[in-house]
Amino acid sequence: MKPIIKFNGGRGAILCNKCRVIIKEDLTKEEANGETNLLLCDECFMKNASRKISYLLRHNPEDLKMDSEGWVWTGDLLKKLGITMQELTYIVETNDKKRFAFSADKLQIRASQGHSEKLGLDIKFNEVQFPKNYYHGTIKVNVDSILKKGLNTGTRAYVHLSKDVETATQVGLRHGKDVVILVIDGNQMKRDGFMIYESENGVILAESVPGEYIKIK
Ligand code: HQG
Repeated sequence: MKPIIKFNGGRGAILCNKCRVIIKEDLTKEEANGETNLLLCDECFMKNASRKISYLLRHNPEDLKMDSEGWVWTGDLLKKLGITMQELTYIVETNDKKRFAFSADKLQIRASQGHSEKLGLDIKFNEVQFPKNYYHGTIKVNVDSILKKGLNTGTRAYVHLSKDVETATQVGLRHGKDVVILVIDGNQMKRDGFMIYESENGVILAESVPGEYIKIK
């Protein structure tokens, strides 16, 4: 990525590479050309970093030292991302879905859910004691297969379910416009011996959901 510089009447402005908002303006040509590191506005910088953190902590593509509960040394992550502790703390605290959690001493950090199965982690999620109906947002093209074969984990360690229709709708919309909401009978699953967990950030997790517990809403 290179800085985007726009000149107007001899004065330069630097625009965000993603959203094109002005990051800095009223610069001389020399000043503008000297700003080689100004690529993203604060908001896009934070969003970008947050996406990278999700990727690193959920799938560990860069082989960060990770324990069996998914914890990574905060210092290792900072080094990998080239951001400060202050920036990381801001990202963790303001994340819309509380996707990341620090250990109490903040020396370690992990993703709250969404990990790859291939990492073989053993995170002790809280078991839901009184499960109810849960929701899963998907797109129309998947529905027949889901009703037949059940919800599978794909490359993730768990099937992800939502506690409310609104959240499930947002999850479904990530895949396409024709969202279908499925209702999962968590109570019956529990009675039949299936384990249902809840991550710290309120996502419902199951190892699998057979088709017999799923209905179209
Ligand atoms: C579908 C986001 C055909 C399933 C969200 C989904 C969530 C099947 C897709 C979290 C199937 C997998 C997870 C079957 C499942 N036949 N299709 N038998 N079984 N599917 O992205 O649940 O923003 O891996 O319906 O908020 O959409 O990243 O799972 O459409 O909590 O924090 O296969 O990701 O969180 O897609 O989303 P995904 P998901 P973040």
